Amino acid sequence: MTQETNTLSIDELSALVVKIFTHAGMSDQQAQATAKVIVSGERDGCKSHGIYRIEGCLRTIAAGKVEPRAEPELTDDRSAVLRVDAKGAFSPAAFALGAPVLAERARELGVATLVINSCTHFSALWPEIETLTDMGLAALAICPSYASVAPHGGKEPLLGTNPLAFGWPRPAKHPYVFDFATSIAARGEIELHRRAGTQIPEGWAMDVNGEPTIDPEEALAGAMLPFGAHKGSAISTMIELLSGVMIGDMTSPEALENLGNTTLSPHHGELIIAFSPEKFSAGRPGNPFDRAETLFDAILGQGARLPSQRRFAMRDKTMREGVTLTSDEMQSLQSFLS
Ligand code: NDP
Ligand code: PYC
Repeated sequence: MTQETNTLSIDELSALVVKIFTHAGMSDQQAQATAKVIVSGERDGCKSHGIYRIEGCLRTIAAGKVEPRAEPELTDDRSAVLRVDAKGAFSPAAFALGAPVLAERARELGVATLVINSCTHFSALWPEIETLTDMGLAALAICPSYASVAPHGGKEPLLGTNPLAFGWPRPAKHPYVFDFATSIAARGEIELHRRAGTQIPEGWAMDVNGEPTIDPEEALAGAMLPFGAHKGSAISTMIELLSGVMIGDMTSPEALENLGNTTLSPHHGELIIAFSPEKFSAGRPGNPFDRAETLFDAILGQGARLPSQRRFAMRDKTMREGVTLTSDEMQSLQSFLS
């Protein structure tokens, strides 16, 4: 049976999500920043990190596992390592505080890093990457999650779904951006299959006995698989080392132990690196932005598409036409205000 749908403009959806978060006790700073990444996900057709995440955020607030009113604090010793203490709040407000200083430092030094410590993290990373590419910088962002992925050759959850995102600025065009989990699929995708009552594809996960499964419930209780076998497993381990161990924050197994279950958003850190292409290429032949376009043209010339092309096309559509939600989704949003 087809459900009735409702169409909301991006501004209407943003106002509703901010209202929900404020109603749940978040400060205006936290509500605005957190709503922005969720609405961006819905706007760009990234359902696994769109409005479906609101319920998890509210559960995390109700469980006392996130600080809804904390004010992030920036520490800057004028080096290439900037640090924002999120003080237990969701990550977006901490990133918003650090991003302009990160950009300024990367332009000055060629490369600069932003360490976010003590944040609660549920979001996609491409909104942060786009903030930096919009400022003319190349950027890379990584973070752990909570133990849910078996290392290649293992059967127990240990690594997180550990996202890796990268962006390259393209003058007068949408940037080149990719952003993916280092598990074969994001955990949010499996959760969406569970809610829809559909099976997951073969090769995504194992059940608690280490046997392959296509049942989302069994997959969520068991272990997910890294993408690209040993290669994804090693990249995911690197993410644990750089954005967990190196920055003095929790790794995915530690985050799960701290959280106590897999139904809430985990507490850990994040590492963002910004690069100035002009600084790195200074004195070398060719303009880096022109040379990048030659590469993108060659990719497109083979009939391949660039990552984020689908997302930008969806954004163009929803910015014009609004976001269409099912009546179940609308009812669920309204229920958060009662
Ligand atoms: P997807 O597999 O959906 O997409 C990964 C990337 O690949 C996107 O940039 C996508 O672009 C691109 N892509 C997809 N198909 C093609 C294609 N045929 N050709 C070229 N590029 C393509 O991502 P995941 O499900 O792995 O991750 C989804 C989100 O989950 C990410 O945003 C990630 O940050 C988030 N996440 C967050 C975690 C956290 O702890 N905070 C943990 C894990 C994931 P396009 O969008 O245009 O299709
Ligand atoms: O979808 O894997 C995921 C995820 C984990 C934390 C936030 N998103």
